[in-house]
Amino acid sequence: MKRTWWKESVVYQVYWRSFNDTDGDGYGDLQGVIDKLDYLHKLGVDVIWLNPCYESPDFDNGYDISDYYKIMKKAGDMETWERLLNEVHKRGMRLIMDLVLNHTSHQHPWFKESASSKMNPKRDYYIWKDPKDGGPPNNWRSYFEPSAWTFDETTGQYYMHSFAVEQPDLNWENEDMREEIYEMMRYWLDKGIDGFRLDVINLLAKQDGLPDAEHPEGLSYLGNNPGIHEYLQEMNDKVLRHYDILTVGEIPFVTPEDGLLYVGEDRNELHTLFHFEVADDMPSWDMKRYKQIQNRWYEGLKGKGTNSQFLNNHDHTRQVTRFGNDNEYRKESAKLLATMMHTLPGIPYIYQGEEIGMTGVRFDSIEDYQDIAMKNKYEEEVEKGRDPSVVFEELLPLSRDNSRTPMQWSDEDNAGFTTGTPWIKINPNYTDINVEEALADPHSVFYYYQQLIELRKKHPVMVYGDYEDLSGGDEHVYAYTRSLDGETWLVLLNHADEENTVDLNSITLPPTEPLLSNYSEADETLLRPHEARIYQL
Ligand code: ISL
Repeated sequence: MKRTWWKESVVYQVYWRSFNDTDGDGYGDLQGVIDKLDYLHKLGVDVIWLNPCYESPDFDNGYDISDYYKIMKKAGDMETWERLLNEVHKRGMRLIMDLVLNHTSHQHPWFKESASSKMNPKRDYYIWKDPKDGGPPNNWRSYFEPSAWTFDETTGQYYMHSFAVEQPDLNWENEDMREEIYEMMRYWLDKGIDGFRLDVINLLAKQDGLPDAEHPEGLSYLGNNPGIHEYLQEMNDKVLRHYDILTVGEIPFVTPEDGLLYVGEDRNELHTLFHFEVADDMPSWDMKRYKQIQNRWYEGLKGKGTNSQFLNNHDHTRQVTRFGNDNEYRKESAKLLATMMHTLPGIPYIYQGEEIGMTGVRFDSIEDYQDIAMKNKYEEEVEKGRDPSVVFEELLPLSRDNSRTPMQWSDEDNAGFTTGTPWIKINPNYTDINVEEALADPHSVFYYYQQLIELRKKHPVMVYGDYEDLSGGDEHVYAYTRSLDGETWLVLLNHADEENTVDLNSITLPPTEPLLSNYSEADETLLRPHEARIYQL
């Protein structure tokens, strides 16, 4: 496969509303991102993924866009956004924008027109259906609601929403709508951005005939339907291929074989993808399962397409809490997970705060949570008459707010995030876990990430090397090699609270010290709890 800048990049996700607040309104903002670019440059990241900052009524934290051409007031204004892009480029970094094309806000002018009358020229920009047997057109749930359909009294029809009522799905069968989307994408690309993260991009094509789902919990949320690849090849032909950019598709519910159809270098669709076999489908850490998933995806894409590696983001609990040990081995565990993300095949993504080992949070009351997904589910379950405290406990681990608490810059009030009242509570452990502390500690998680990123810049084997899993069956130890042009690296990871001997018989440890390890001395015979080592063989 050809070598490209985006394959060699490390991406840092900025969830701006929780990153850095400079106007005291309790929300982070774009000026706040500008003020921290030197910090990101020091870390060594190449690309910044900015979560949606377009005009939005903010029911789903910006994933309900009401004007693709304006910046949300909470975030700032277009002048500030332009300065952000310029400052990112001045530091040799790149900026990709998060773009939501499956749905808009119900306050988007297109939807207001579409909903106004069956005869409106924009009626068909959205998915409207007559009632069936006096109710919704089918039995689909949406991701955030009991039904994927909402009845509109004005025109006597239902409209479809894969997510919240406030997020009507666009009708990608409508060519005029597609052309307006492509024009908008060119607008942002012509401003000089370096690509897009495309939200639930595999949902654009809906199942033919919108049939009932086999089981009552059937999700509208089923992607990879006929037509999706035609849309993406048209988008690529009319927009994407004309720019030197990175496009990463968020593609839930996809197998490696289907994933390749989106990112195969001969497919002319997208460059890479986030699949969710781990994030959505592996509730707790299972090293054997994780290795199977990694091995399958490596075999599925090898030589033809590029994977992306992540273990957390704004939708999923922080990795050191969910998959590591955020207590007695927090730093070792954070560094082990980072080693895995940065040495497995694929582009590594760092979710803000991960680089200082920030942990998930557990608030005491539903009132402390803002996530529409969690609040809707809580209301739905309590309305069934279930005990609210039981429902709350059930939903806690799933709340997306667990990873959305503000960035912890220092041990000052509000972790140095805001001088106002933060939009969501700050993790109380900010007094111990914060950037200031990390920069002052030469052995911090931050400097370990910095070393991993430096290694990537110096050693193409991390990016382009063949991968072989040497520890298949072991339930705690993950050992694999990366090889390129005669250079071979060995990565050893003990993902357990106990010491483990890796089956070193099949692996000859080199006499040299590891290139990088999260323990100071390498023991010849065993791996300490959450120990990670990278050897150059
Ligand atoms: O939240 C999830 C499961 O815990 C994810 O599967 C998520 O709902 C799904 O991947 C879609 O996420 C994207 O689209 C949503 C938005 O709420 C998420 O923040 C965004 O990442 C609707 O736009």
